[in-house]
Amino acid sequence: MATIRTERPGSVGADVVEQYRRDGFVHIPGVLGADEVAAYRAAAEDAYHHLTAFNAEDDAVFKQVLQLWRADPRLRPLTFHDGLARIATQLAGVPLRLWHDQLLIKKPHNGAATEFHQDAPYWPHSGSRHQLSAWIALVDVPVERGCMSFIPGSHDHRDVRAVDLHDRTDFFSAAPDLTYQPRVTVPLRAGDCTFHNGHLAHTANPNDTDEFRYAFVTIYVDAQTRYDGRPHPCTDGLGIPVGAMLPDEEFPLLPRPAR
Ligand SMILES: O=C(O)CCC(=O)C(=O)O
Repeated sequence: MATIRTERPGSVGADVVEQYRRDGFVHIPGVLGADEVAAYRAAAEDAYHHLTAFNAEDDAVFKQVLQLWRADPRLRPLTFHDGLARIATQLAGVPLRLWHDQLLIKKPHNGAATEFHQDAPYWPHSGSRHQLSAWIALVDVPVERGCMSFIPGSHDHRDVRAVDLHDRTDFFSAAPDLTYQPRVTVPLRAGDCTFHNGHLAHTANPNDTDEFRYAFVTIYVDAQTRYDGRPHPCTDGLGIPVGAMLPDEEFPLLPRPAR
């Protein structure tokens, strides 16, 4: 797979957009500089110790902390990173808003992969023309530390159910025709990111190293996305009417308008 370099912060070439739309993912190296990586990693380490996980404490796969843009002023600028949001908009081809952000932290020797799944089936969205995630490495993430693998082109599968992330076989029971499709594994340096389509099949290896794996994920959705009424931790309790657009205060438009 070709390594993509950004032409300037917040912009990629037409070839990158074409690659993303064909494969459903793209690797963009060096979106964060060393100083930014160090600052965001330190904040992520604190979040690991001090913030409550959304998932169960004993979940071996990872610790998942949601909505850092609200919980941690040090991580908020990463969620709102202008260059990332502009690249995301170029890739998606439609105006975007934040769906949510998250830290996904795999402990050393966690012994558990994040099993194959697509993201979009978990989300209570209707009418969304595009959903995509920026998965940002805050440490070096070689294969052994839990980098991701993707099934290129699998984002054409739009009707696969939500699966059990702990079950190695569940996704392929739901989408058996993808079982023998080639997979592309993408190790990342700290400060690199991948963008992946919300319907792309992907997995992440277990962390077999002595270091934590810190990944920060910003998830963008079509700004015109409507709420379909299903439960989700990011919409529960907000009183959003079924069929209404996601409200700007809770799901800000990105990139942020210039002040
Ligand atoms: O980092 C992981 O373990 C999985 C990430 C993932 O599935 C995602 O960002 O959509």
